[in-house]
Amino acid sequence: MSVPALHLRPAWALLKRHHQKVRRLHLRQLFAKDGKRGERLVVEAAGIYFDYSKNRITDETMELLLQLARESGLQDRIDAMFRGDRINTSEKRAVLHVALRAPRGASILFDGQNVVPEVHAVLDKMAEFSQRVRSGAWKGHTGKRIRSVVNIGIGGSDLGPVMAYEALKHYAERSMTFRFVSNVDATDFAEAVHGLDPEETLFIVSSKTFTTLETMTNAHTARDWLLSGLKGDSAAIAKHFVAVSTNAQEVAKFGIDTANMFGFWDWVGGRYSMDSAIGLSTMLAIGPDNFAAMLEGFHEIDEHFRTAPFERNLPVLMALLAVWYNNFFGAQTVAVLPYEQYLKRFPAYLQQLTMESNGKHVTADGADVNYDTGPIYWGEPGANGQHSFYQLIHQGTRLIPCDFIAFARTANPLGRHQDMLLANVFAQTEALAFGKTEKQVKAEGTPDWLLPHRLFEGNRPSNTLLLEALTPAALGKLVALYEHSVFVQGTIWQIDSFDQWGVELGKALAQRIIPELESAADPELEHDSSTNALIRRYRKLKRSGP
Ligand code: G6Q
Repeated sequence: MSVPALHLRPAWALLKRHHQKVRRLHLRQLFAKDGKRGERLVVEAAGIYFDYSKNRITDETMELLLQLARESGLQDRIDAMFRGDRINTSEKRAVLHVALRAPRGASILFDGQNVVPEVHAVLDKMAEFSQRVRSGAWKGHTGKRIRSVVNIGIGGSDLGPVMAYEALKHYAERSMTFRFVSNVDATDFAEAVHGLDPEETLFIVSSKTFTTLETMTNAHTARDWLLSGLKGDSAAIAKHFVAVSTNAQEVAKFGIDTANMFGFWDWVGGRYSMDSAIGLSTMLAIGPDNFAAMLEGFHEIDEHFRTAPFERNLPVLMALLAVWYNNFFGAQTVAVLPYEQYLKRFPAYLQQLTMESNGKHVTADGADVNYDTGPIYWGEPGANGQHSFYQLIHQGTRLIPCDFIAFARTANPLGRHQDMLLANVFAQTEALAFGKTEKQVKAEGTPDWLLPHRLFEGNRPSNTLLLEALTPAALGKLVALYEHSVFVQGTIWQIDSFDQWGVELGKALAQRIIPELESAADPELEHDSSTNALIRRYRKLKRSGP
């Protein structure tokens, strides 16, 4: 089915007109008019209670947004993704991260081949390896067991593993240390290995391509660090390095035995790979059973996304609301506010997932878009954020839709902490939606001069996602939820959510500049005057150092 350009879809014009009609409606009115709104505009699926009642929407808004989803050919696109079509058109690749969590025995075809058995073969190999390392059966070169694991990777080969390790730390093997190196800034490496014993350290070099500058630089530095700690015996590499990659040739060239390589596939995008072998550090930390539970959580949302009618489909609803604020209210950002300390890296993870996926200014066909695409995602764990940037969300001039993520149970039940934490979630969404009127502020005896400062307009929209507890399965569900929401948004905007050409230019320019910084003789510089001057100044400063 060919889908008309966004502004030619009937729902688009209807939504524009509708927005004019409802944009001034206040959540106070909407809630006053419908005493059951807070119970009605709720969807519960896969153990997630999703309350979207505190959004600036009416029933008509939702009908029109759902019409937009249909007119965007969303069902066809979902089917195409699950069918293994090459929907990443600019890279001519299929997008099959859903196959990474398909249960054993399921069938997902790519080029006529069922990929699920291969996926499980890698998972089995990871499980076997993880068990050997965790039990101490896998020994380092000098016969000692492995106590520290360092994942070397960047972007999609780092953000997921870091986030998942932090999120599931409660489930992690605490007698082992897990560290992550991504930045080419040597400080990252130096700090990651600080205090580690090379005899007990395992490096996982995680790189889909095995050519990424930062990762390969860190991997070589790691090899030097290990060998200098083990008296230069290069036979040690086999016991202290494993690779996660799709590029066996480069892995072998580095000196890692390909028997110790965990593969994945072209149809797994970097930022969609934390549940592939890229999650080896996660599995080493939490064990194969917990990893399997995480995959089940992912799969539950995949099935929900694939089969639930759009009006009860969590990723679809989340995406439509994001489009509503992005394209009709002109909101430029979305705040993600997890009230769960273990999710402290979740916003950073989501930044790549959302912005690398939907930060595009052309459609998949290469036409310039004449509407805004991916909003900026940002956030911090709740409570802390309240004492910093929430001021702007409550009383600033910008509209910032928020996702509040909360859990009923904590892994660390201490005194009254959890009730206090959750009280803050509910209080914040209430304050954002309903604010505080002049009458209320006056009734508190506020002097007139202070009134404007103490007023809360309210009408600040939010979603609340309430789950039982942050288990491995819950983490899988949350990630899958956002993955699919990103895809739905990209479908409406007709962009390729799975390529990332925007990261290429800087990489290529850096390759050209490296020799200009390293050369002994002053290089001929042919950049712009600013870049030339910066390079010269750097060369001078580094020469003048101690
Ligand atoms: C993600 C991107 C990107 C990628 C890194 C690392 O979708 O493709 O972040 O993950 O550039 O790439 P390698 O895994 O190939 O080192």
